[in-house]
Amino acid sequence: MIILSSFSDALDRQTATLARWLLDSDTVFALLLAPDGAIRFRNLAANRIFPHNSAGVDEPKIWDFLNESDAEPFRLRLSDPAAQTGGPFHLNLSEGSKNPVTVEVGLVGCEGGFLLVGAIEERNALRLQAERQMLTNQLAAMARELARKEKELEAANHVIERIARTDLLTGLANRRALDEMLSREMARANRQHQPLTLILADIDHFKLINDTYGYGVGDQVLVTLGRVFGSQVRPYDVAARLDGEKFALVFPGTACSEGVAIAERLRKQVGAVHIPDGPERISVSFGVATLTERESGEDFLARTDSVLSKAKNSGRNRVEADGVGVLQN
Ligand code: GH3
Ligand code: MG
Repeated sequence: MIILSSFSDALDRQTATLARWLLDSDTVFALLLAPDGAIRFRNLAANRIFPHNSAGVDEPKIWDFLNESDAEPFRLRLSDPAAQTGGPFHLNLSEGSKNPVTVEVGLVGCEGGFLLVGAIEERNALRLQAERQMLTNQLAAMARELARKEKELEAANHVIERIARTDLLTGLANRRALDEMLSREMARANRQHQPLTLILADIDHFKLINDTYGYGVGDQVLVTLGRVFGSQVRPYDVAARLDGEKFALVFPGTACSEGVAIAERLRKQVGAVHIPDGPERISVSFGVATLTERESGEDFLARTDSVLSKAKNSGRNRVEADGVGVLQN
């Protein structure tokens, strides 16, 4: 018995505490409704959701705040003793309300009327969540698009890089690519004490070819010889077109005698080239040199060029090597 009464006391105290909390709640609304639906009392949250004057009457009725479709069923609910209490169920507030939302409510019969307690469904929160999700998806799509563009840009940069290092007429490396490769290979050759051989090739009497057959045929000669020189290099060698009708071929790990053999092979291949509507015979002069210790790239090129001049001065269509003259004709 003592236990029961202290339980009932505790319950009373708890109910009083709950009632006080409900009175001041800003999140859970509570309304005291008369049987005819008139709002007799509002707590703090209800004041916000069912404001005094929004219905334009002194004592608005609860259905003044409801969607038309909800008003009549709710009126019936209040008048039907069997359905008077219960919940939770949903009510949709009318469009004019400050918060056009759905509320989840419970209805309790009490002395002289009803207590309607509820909370706003977090539709805004759901909407925000949906918007956040949409934004996240958009950001993810943008990130994917950015990654795709970056890849495209990277590919375009590679193309630009390649073009910047390519002689556009022959497709061989250009002077810039040659300089870069030569300084890299010279450093490696010095480090590893490996030979590095350079061949310079210059078309004989090219001006005459241009003058006689036209610039177009001259170009065709350059393209064809570019193909011949390009076909003779391994992946780690380089064939480049320098200015005009001069070509350079770099052979890492290759001794001077091997370079001479390569140049000789090239000389013969050029001799067999036939250009439609072009000269009967094309010839090229070659200068071959192997890198000496502590030689700069510029000096190496200049020395090889002077070997090439020797080949020119000695009658053309021949291979000259640094220190070793190899007479051809
Ligand atoms: P050598 O035997 O002494 O090398 O004489 P060459 O006539 O070959 O040399 P020269 O330096 O007198 O003439 C080179 C010519 O190459 C002159 C120039 O008009 C021509 N040339 C330079 N670049 C190009 C090009 O891209 N296309 C064509 N068709 N001709 C070019
Ligand atoms: Mg020439």
